[in-house]
Amino acid sequence: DPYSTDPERHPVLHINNLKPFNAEPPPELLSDSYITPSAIFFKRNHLPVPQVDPATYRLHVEGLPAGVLTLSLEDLKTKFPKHTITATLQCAGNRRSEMNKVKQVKGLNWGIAAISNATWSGAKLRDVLLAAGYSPDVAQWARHVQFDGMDKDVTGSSYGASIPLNKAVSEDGDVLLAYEMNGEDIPADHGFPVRVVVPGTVGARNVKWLGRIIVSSEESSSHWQQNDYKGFSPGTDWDTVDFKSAPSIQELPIQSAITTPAEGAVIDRSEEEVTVEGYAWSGGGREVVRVDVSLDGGKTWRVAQLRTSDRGQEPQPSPPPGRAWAWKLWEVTVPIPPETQELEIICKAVDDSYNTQPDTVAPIWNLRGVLSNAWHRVKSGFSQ
Ligand code: MTE
Ligand code: MO
Repeated sequence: DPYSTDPERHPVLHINNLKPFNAEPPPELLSDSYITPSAIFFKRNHLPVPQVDPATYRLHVEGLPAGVLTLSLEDLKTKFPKHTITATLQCAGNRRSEMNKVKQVKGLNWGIAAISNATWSGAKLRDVLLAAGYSPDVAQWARHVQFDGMDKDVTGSSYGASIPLNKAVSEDGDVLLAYEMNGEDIPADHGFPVRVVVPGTVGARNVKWLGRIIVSSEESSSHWQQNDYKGFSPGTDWDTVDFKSAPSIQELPIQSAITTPAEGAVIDRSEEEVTVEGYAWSGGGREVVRVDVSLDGGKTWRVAQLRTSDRGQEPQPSPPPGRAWAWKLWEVTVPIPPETQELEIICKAVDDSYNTQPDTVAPIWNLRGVLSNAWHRVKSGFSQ
């Protein structure tokens, strides 16, 4: 069993698939801490977790005119300045289960918690590419930076993905070759000893157990870059889909969801008020500027309070424009409307480009169930 050496996992995780391991935390735990503890951070593995010895680990940087640069873990830690960012990772399939309710899609049946927020520390990819001989001339022929993981399938091919070269080399891109998550060595499930963190970009490009970086005129040839993680029309089915016709997902659209109350939760009417909590995040470094919450199915709306730290803590300094990599948690306390039998709670977020979420799932339904970001709706009743 190639999975016999997989690490132990926290028992609260909701498991979507055991081998390979895919799991998400209970939603109410997500909004309990601004920084998601690594043990409950969602886990999305396509393959067995590779056992990497940090002493013999080598990272190869290829494709530049100067030849191959090979770095040990020690080199990464000592030869380059260490940077720390707070960044949210979200799987393209987060909230896929809501698409399944419209019409069956293919993929893991994620709830609303295939998203988590952590601090990441490491060397900037930009600095490493410069050390490997990158110069602006390279941008005349190169367009992409490919990443190969060290996790392999039975045929020996590894997980791979790529991002645009300009994201990789931009001073404001903040792409890290991270060796720490939440102030500790990156846990085995999250890419020990090194993963690339591409803030603002879909989880799939944040390659774990990073073995090779290749500067190239082409995107990664991997299955996951070419024939997966792409969006299509609701009218496209498996007979007509042409994966070459759609761009690979990079930046993600605006997203928000309600973490509490849970669907079907029973509220005590004598409470008179209900507190609704959730998360909101947008891709590409766009900052969430507002979250609207309705208790009556969208007839009336309130603006939620946003926060960028744990309750009672100092807020984080606001990020420079275009570099809002981390989510915001939000909450609103609302009097329970009298004579209401049921609450239909809805949230929707707005980012600083005034992007907002679509109100229903059907118009954004797609056969792989990716990019699921319709208004999140939760129904809840009363105990009397
Ligand atoms: N990197 C490797 N090497 N292998 C993988 O299976 N899964 C990708 C990405 N990087 C994956 C990978 C996907 S689809 C996602 S959503 C994120 O890792 C999940 O990261 P996490 O497990 O740290 O939450
Ligand atoms: Mo993913």
